[in-house]
Amino acid sequence: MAYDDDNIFAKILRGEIPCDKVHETEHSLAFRDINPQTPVHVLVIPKGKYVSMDDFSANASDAEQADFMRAVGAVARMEGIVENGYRVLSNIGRDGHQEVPHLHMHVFGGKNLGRMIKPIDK
Ligand code: DGP
Repeated sequence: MAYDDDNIFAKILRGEIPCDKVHETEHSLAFRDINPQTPVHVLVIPKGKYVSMDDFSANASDAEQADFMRAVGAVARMEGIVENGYRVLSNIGRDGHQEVPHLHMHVFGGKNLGRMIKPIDK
């Protein structure tokens, strides 16, 4: 899938719409989800134009990938959720129900999150 410059996170990165910023590094930006599912719900995105984890893992530089993973860890520490635990999750593509076509990692925490996913209907 080609990158869509009009996606909402591209607009946040360009400063065209605001975000509640939590953390910023050379290659990554973290901000609060507009529709939080848990007491802590932060999105971490690369600044580069990557559609998904598939695109990012194949095409981003080592520096971008390292920066992104470090940013995810830093956000969890900054939000105070390391001791009790938390969840990181990235929805990818149609089956993953990805709504915004710019790679983002959800960081969920601040409560007991329960089991990871519901058992599938076979
Ligand atoms: P998904 O692509 O399904 O992994 O989820 C996209 C998430 O992005 C969803 O939890 C809501 C969030 N979101 C959508 N639009 C905005 C926005 O304009 N600002 C912020 N902060 N979050 C947004």
